Amino acid sequence: MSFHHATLMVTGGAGFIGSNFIRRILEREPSVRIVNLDAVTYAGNPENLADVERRFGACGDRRYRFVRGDIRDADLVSRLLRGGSAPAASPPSTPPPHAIVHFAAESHVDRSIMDPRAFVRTNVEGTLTLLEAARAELDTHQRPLRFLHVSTDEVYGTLGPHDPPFTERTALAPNSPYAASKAGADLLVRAYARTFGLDAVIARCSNTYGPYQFPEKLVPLTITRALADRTVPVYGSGTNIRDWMHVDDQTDGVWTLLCGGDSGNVYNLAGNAELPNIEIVRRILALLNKPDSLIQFVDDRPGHDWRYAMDTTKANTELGWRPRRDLDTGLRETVAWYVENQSWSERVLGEAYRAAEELYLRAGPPWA
Ligand code: NAD
Ligand code: TDX
Repeated sequence: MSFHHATLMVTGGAGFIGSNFIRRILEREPSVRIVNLDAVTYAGNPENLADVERRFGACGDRRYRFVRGDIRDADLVSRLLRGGSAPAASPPSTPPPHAIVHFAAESHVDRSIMDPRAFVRTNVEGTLTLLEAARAELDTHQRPLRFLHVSTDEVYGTLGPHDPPFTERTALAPNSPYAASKAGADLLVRAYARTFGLDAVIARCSNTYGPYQFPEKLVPLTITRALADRTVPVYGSGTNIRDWMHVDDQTDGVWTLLCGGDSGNVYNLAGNAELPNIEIVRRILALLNKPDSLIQFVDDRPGHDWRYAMDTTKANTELGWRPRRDLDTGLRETVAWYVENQSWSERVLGEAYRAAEELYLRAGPPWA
């Protein structure tokens, strides 16, 4: 399937992975147009795409359009799928999208422990609204519309030290409200493919890191706090293991699945780089020439999954995708980006520090 001349509706494009995806695809694919639907929650920042707006927006080659709105707004979503713009009366301003690339989500596990409802609202109801709008397009206009759903390894639950990595056939066993809401969305996508013949593909991705990640996730939180000589909270003993994938590998994987993924299928995308949390924190501190004494062990996250690892054979053998950025290079580049872009960090840090303090540091973690 070719999407080299397509219009894409990207959801959540003002967030970390979505903004990287939009920039990379518009730079690489000169005939692709993108409509970015994003509610701009605390995690969304249109400034992440200021350069994209200049080059590809209304004053550039007009291949990029930002629409501020909620994925649960069924009227807005339907209008955008028909090529319309935000106000109902406006004439269509882009061709009707050929695909929805769905990144929008509440994405932070710790926040899901504090407020699970917000996660069900966006991740489950929001995905359902998009699926319904896609189904209506299919029924009414009989036009092909691909749905690329971005999901997570967390839907599979947790692994022990000697377990083999999750495959696409591993049963779902989510442990956090975040993971449960993503699993719910995955199952709805699957059901719409089976029941209504929607052309849908699911990408299950491992922990992603890189530029423009909101500093509440482990990697950017560690970098930004260490740069300010503040303590870095490590949950429990820091022995929990995650698989780390650079955002460029993730977005290339999503594009590969969009173009070549088998309809109705799930594909795992991972960095094949497992590391205990304490080790990634130490590597970041070393890259910044900061002392390990900044590490502050805090109470563990409730239900904290011990280990994630995914088998990516399917994406590799069927579609030729594999992660290309090794963790040392990716981390070095990411640390350098945060050092060079402290003005970006400072603008979002007000919120980030407030969130981090609220979550972990002022009175201890909320679960303590
Ligand atoms: P993020 O939190 O940085 O960005 C999410 C974006 O979605 C924000 O711009 C936000 O404004 C927008 N959004 C939230 N609710 C919305 C709503 N109701 N309507 C419209 N927009 C809304 O997230 P991210 O890290 O970029 O993750 C993107 C996707 O990838 C998510 O679906 C997440 O579950 C998945 N994922 C992330 C990782 C990771 O390590 N970051 C790993 C695996 C999977
Ligand atoms: O301050 C911290 N200290 C700490 O020890 C934070 C924020 C995290 N941690 C631990 C918890 C995890 O074991 O580090 C690990 C990584 O934590 P997060 O960055 O919060 O990511 P995680 O919970 O693993 O989930 C991430 O990967 C899967 C993303 O946030 C999800 O959106 C994605 O689906």
